[in-house]
Amino acid sequence: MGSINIQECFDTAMQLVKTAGDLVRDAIKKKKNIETKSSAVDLVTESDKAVEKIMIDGLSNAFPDHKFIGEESVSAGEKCVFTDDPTWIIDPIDGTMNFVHSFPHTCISVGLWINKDAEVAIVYNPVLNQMFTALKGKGAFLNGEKISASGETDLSTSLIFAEVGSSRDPEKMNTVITNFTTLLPRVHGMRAMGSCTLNMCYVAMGGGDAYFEFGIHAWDTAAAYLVVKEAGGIVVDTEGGTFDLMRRRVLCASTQELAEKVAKLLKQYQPERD
Ligand code: LIP
Repeated sequence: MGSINIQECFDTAMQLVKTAGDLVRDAIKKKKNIETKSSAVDLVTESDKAVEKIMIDGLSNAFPDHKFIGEESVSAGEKCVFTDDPTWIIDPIDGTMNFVHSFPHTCISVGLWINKDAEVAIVYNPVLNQMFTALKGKGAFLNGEKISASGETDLSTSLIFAEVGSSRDPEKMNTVITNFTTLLPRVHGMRAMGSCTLNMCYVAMGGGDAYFEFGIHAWDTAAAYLVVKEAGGIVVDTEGGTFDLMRRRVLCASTQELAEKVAKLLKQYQPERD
């Protein structure tokens, strides 16, 4: 594999994301063809599949030796193989449930990881025209303007994002409810807006102070991980240790101090790894 031009990777992915964004912006207003995946509330539409095809066809044309992990390809039976090779990790529509209901909080998420480290991130909500971008070491941006995490350290004045997720496994649901019950009396407010990727990007832009979820996948966090880090935020495991992209648990926060305070209070849950 030759040397990698990161700017060329970013520019190529950006063009494709804009094309895919046009498709999503148009499709969200229309009737969707919906199928279910791991549960009756884990949904996929023809638009998820179409966006993933645009991204993988375009990127593999430009970078034939790069690897891919795509939500819908994995759901269709492909193995989720994460190596040191340049790997594009794609969630064609994060917040599919929102998309299905025309709730305009949904995005395309594309991350490039090389040697198991995040290098390029593009997260695009075409409905609200929010384009989050990051390159390793170069900061995080929303529509071209630099963004920063809030710097909040105090739990009692924090706005926390959490999600209910798409599993109806009783142990998982109990974990979700327990964590809401524990945190709610201790914080300013809690929100569950239905997109892991956008929750993380909102922490990155200082629109909230922390977010945690159990049961997300690598494609939900791969791009937003870099956006949060480049915005000066923290991404860790829900217990507070090193974040593991394949472990399906995430806690991100504006500061290390706040991350530790949240981690200490969370009831833990371990889904099957990606
Ligand atoms: C969604 C996540 C969300 C989670 C949902 C689902 P999808 O991703 O962003 O945080 O609660 O269950 O996993 O399936 O819309 O790409």
